Amino acid sequence: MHLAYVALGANLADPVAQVRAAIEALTRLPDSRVRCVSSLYRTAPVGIRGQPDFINAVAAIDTGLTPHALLSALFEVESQFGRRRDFHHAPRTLDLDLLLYEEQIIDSPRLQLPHPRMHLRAFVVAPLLEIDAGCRIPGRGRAAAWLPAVSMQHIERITP
Ligand code: PH2
Ligand code: MG
Ligand code: MG
Repeated sequence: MHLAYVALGANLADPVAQVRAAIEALTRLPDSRVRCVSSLYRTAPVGIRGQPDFINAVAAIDTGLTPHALLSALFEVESQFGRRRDFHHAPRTLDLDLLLYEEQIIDSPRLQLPHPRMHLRAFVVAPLLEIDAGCRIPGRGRAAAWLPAVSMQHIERITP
């Protein structure tokens, strides 16, 4: 089994319910087991304007799938949730981004690992640190070292 981290995000159609249902869907991924999931966070949109706030979370998954097979399985879940790719950064019912897969570095057109912008996003770094305080991002050092760089991005943990 290999340890992978997946970011969940939604900002349409009851995003809290979408993210909760997506966590359920991740438990049904083939040859995989959800190890743990962060709290849900309400987050202001980053890099886009005029969209509703997002709900974000990060899950740690033990998987026997390869990185590309895991990515395909995540796309499959997104489409089950009615994800449409109308335009880049279109509002979405569900976005599942593969952040990390062990220490692997991959730079292919379809998949970049680590996720190239993860360290610049509070909505990824904070939930990631909640479930793995010592997490390291290959090529970028400790995830915790990026917190100051993203401290102006508004995020709020949703208490259960
Ligand atoms: N996803 C993006 C772009 N901006 N902002 C927040 N707060 N949360 C997201 O999940 C998000 C974003 C592209 O996928
Ligand atoms: Mg994304
Ligand atoms: Mg995505």
